[in-house]
Amino acid sequence: MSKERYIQAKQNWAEKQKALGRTARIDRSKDRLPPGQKLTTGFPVLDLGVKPNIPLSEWRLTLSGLIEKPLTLSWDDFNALPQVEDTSDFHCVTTWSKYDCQWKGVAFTTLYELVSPKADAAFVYFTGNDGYSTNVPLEQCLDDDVLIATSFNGAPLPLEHGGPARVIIPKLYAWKGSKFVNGISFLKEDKLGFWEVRGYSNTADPWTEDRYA
Ligand SMILES: Nc1nc2c(c(=O)[nH]1)N[C@H]1C(S)=C(S)[C@@H](COP(=O)(O)O)O[C@H]1N2
Ligand SMILES: [Mo]
Repeated sequence: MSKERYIQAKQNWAEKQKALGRTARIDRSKDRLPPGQKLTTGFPVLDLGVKPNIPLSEWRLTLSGLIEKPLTLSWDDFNALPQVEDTSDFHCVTTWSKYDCQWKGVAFTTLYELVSPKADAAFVYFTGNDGYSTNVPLEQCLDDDVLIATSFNGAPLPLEHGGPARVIIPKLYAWKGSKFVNGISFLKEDKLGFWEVRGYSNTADPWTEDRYA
């Protein structure tokens, strides 16, 4: 993970914020539906049959692995961090897509700054309170639209959609974003998550229909 890549990500963020309300919306509307996807106006729920209802007083997010400052955040700690909003499209590998999801929460880059990953950290392994896990290259987590969302369309994120907090990585199929997130671990080697060990693609790019490995 190079310093340059991190700085570039922050710069992209600034440029995107500047462009919001000007051209960003229009740019995104071109060729918006990835191949093989159907647009839905509802919001289907996909989970492992478990919706872990953790009281906010007991909620924790633990950041661990190859970082200078290992950290466990309480709900209050987490919500005291700078908040960002981002509107993005959501693509599920089971072929539905949902446009214009309004997420609000903490940017991944904010957590990155807080824990100072070591130079050899190259992969991120996310876990959820339902026993879920998924893995993403660190570099892809630094894009300006990656966040840990606690709000959806102006209201607290409902439990069925991963509340109180879930990971959103719009450019990948949605299984790469853990609902009910409780752990973020920084690793040197890649480690496959729940669906990745069960035949789903490790790279999960909706634009190339990169669904199954
Ligand atoms: N913790 C957890 N995160 C998860 C899942 C899950 O079962 N558990 N399912 C994934 C899949 S396959 C998709 S498509 C999205 C679904 O999010 P939704 O239920 O809000 O539509 O969450 C992803 N994150
Ligand atoms: Mo999915």
